This record gives sequence, C-alpha cells and structure tokens, in this order.
Amino acid sequence: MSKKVYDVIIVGAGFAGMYLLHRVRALGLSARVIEAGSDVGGTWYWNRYPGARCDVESMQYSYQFDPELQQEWSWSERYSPQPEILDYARHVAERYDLRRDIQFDTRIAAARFDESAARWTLTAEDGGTTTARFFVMATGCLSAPNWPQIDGLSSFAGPTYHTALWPHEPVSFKGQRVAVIGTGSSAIQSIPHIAREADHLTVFQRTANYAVPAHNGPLDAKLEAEIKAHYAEMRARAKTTPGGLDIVYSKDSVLEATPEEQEAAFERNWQRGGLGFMSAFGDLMMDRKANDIAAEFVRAKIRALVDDPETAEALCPKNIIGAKRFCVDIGYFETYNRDNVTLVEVKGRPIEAITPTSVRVHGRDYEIDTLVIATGFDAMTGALTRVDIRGRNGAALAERWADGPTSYLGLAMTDFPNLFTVTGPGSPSVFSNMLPTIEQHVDWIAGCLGHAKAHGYTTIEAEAEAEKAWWDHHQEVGARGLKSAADSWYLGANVAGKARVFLPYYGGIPAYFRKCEEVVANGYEGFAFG
Ligand code: N01
Repeated sequence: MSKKVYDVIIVGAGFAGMYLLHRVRALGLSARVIEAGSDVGGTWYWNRYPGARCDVESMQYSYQFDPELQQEWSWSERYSPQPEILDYARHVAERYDLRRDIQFDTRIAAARFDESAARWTLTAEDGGTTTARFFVMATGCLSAPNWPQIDGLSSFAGPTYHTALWPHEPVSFKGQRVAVIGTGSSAIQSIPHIAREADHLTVFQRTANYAVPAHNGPLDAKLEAEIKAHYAEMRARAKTTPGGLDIVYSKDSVLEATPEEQEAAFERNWQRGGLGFMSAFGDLMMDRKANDIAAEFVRAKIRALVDDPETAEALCPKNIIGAKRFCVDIGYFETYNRDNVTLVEVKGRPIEAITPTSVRVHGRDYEIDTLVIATGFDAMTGALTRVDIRGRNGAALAERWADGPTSYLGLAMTDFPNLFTVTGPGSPSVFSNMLPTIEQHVDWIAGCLGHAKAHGYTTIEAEAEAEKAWWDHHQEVGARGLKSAADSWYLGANVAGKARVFLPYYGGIPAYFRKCEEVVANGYEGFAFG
C-alpha cells in the first residue's frame, strides 16, 4: 500500500498549528499536524511553572477568527493563568474537531525536499516519516529551551527544573532550599510562588530587570460585556498600534514635558499596569536621555517596594528600559522583603560551578536541595535550526543561518520551496500580541496555499532579491533607536556562539501587515510559483 502524501504537514499544535489546520481544511486540502507534546497548546503546554500566566490581557490574548468562539469563551482573570489558556487551547481543539488530524508525542528531527517530486518528507526522532507537498513550521518563537553553560550542571544531585520544560506532576518546594538561576519573565513570575513555599530561596541574578505590576484580579464582568459588545472594533484598533495591543500610544516627547507631567503620565501607566508602560511618551525608545527618565521612575518604585536598600539597589536595572523584554509582575519585588529570600548578584562574577549540593559563586557554596533554571530560549531560530531542514540542492537551513537568519517577511526562505514559517525571524512576532500576529500569518499562508491550488502550482518559493531587500530593511529598522542597544534575546545575544542579528521586525504591526497585503495585491510579489 503506498503511503499517503498530504497536501500540508504542519509541525506544532500550538495556537499557530491549530488555526492553520482549521484554515487548510476549509481549502479542501489534506493536512497532518505533528506535535512533540502529548496535547495541544504549544508554549502553554510546556511552560507550566508556578505563576506562569500571559502578560497580555485575557480579552486581547485570544483568537478572533470566529466571532462565536470569541463570544462564548469567558476568562476568569484580567491576565490568564497558564492552566486556563491551556483549557482554552483544548476547547478550540474540541470545538473544531482538530485532534483527529494531529499526531502527538512525535518530535520531527529532519525534513528533506525532493525536487523531482516537489515534496517534503519529514522524519521523526522515532524514524517515522510523513510526506506532503507543503510544509509549515508552526513551532513558536520561544520553544527551544536555552540551558546555561555552567560547569557541573549535570552533576547536581537534587531535582533540576527548567521553567520551559516543567513537569506535569505537581512540584513541591516545601521544606526545600531552592536556587533560581535567571531573572527574566519566567523567573519574575515564578519566584514569588516558590518563595512562599520553600524553606529558603536564593536567586542568582546576572542582570536586574524592569517590571511593572500586573494589578491582576478577577476579570470585571462589566468590562467583559463591554468588550464583547464591541469586540471587532477593539481588535481593529489594536491592529493600528505598533505592538498590536489596544493601548493608546502617546506621541508626546518626555523631554518636552515638565517633571509633573512626566510623573503623572508614568504614574498613570504604572497604576494601569502591564506591558503598556512605555506608551506614556513617544520618544522613550529613541533617545537615551528620554529613556533614562522612564528608567529612573521605575527604579524609584523598586526602591520604595524593597525594604533593604542594598537589595533594592541590586534589583534596580541600570540598562536601557524596554530594550530587553519588559516584565509584568505580581509581587516580585516585595518577595525580597521575605526573610527566606536571598539575592546573589552574579554579574561580572559568573556562577563558577554547580556541585552535587550547591551553587558556587566566588568561592562560596550556596547549599541547595532543588535547582530551577530560568534561562529562557534559543529564541526565534532555535526551533527551526534544531531540525535538520534541507531544501533545494541539499541546502541546510542551520548552515545557511550560521551567521544569522534571513527570511522574506518571516514567512519563507529562498532555496526552501513550499516551506513556510509562522512568525519567523523578520516578522513582528514577539514585538506584538502573539495571537493576532499568528492569525495574520496563518491567514496569509492559507491564502497563498489557496492561490497555488486555484492555479495548479506545485511550488512556491521566496525570490532571493525580495528576501534580501526585506532583510536589509528589517535590519535597518532594527538598528533605529535603542532597541538594539542591549544584549537581549531579540538579537540572539543570550545564546553562546549565536550570531548577533536583529530577529523580530521592529517596524510595527501596521507597516508589516500593509506590506503583506501589498505583496498579495501585486500578485505575490517576491514569490516564484512553479
Ligand atoms: O528568559 P529570559 P525567560 N547565569 O531570556 C539569565 C517570554 N515569556 O524564560 O539577562 C546567570 O528573558 C539571564 O541573564 P541576562 C517573554 O517574551 C512570556 O524568563 O542574560 N544567569 C536572564 O535573567 C520573555 O522575554 C511570558 O544577563 C543567566 C534569564 O536567565 C521570554 O519568554 C512569560 C545565565 C533569562 O531570561 C523569555 O523569558 C514568561 C547564567 N549562565 C516568558 N544564563 C508571558 O507572559 C542566562 N541567565 C507570555
């Protein structure tokens, strides 16, 4: 019996893979989704550390492709906790009967393009193969965990947990001495929870981070009803902002405002809470002096929240505010007022080693029972380069990207025909509200597949010139202002040996969406069909 050849293979059953499956089915195409986890949900399936929740408000972090789905689902809190988002993903899988086309517990190791047949064959780690005309990597921007390179890490005798690979069984810290390495978003969310449970918590901080309070709480029923009555308008407004969030971005200059006006605008945003803090003025990411004013406002808040002046000073970030990913917290800074929490700075004096029972810094052993690694991800490219993807003439994606990726719109790459990426490098992705951005990419890819079907094309490929022009533009935009001035994962700076290249597109949602629409209106400009 000959093996089935699908029209489309989709790797990943997170929000991107699930919606794409729904869209390609509607085109009458056959599809198979292959997922490494045992269930749908992607990032919300894997990142289940204590305190994990979305930094984007619930009413904005959901699908909008189906108004009925949008109306029938209710969130319980202003910012949804991970278990509720996972329930939502499962609900979507049931509601659209997606599971029958998803193969779980299968991690793809390699993909080969057969030029003569114009097909991709994917090989899983267990040796199983799947073949299709088109292949979409819907593997997420933050899904390849980054482990720190610290001597002796594997020698630690107690349990070691990575925030991005958290066990499905409950983890108890009761009676334990716990270490957390890292102070990014995942650590900032989990540290208050771990501190409440553990005997003692030691946090190893390399770079202090800016965080603004979430002011989380039960979702206001009146607000929910109001948004639901005008959902489409809110979604449309969000698409006019750089980050795809329904937030009013001021164009005013902080440098032209009086100290009282500055204070009032920052205080308003601090009290509102969440990711929109930097919307207070228009020049905060353009000018170092302007940026310093916002940074100093947050530092003053940290000094007021933390009792011990030395700890408070250590928790005050000294770098550019907003260059690294902004954090949203629930009681993070106050956690350092607890007697059972110690902050150890490791900037300029890195962790020397992990021994079977301790973390060693500057000759001192901090004895611990449990180790929590919160060191983030090989962002944007890791999930793509960890699969051995070979396109035309055996071109290897990982080799092609050794000095940094290139891509046309974060959607497709020259020499890799019929391969699409959802929210790939060169698209706004992590600079925006991910769910609407995912929907835009999926809609674009589905439209392109529909176009190929209608015209009987068997290959689609990004043209080298179009890819280069987009990438040059993307790098030029990324270099504007202050965003590229810090060693962030946006530039690959958090992974040893990774090329330093600006990864997400910084030109904003409106410009990017417009460009994607123009490409279609101009007959898929920059793509070759065969
Ligand atoms: O990872 P990170 P994350 N020794 O890379 C430190 C998204 N997210 O998992 O800054 C000591 O931000 C490192 O220090 P430094 C969100 O987009 C979303 O927290 O490199 N420390 C840093 O402090 C976020 O940005 C939500 O000097 C070491 C930390 O580890 C992204 O995921 C929730 C070290 C890593 O921070 C990643 O966040 C959570 C070493 N050897 C996350 N190596 C939502 O709400 C690294 N570090 C949707």
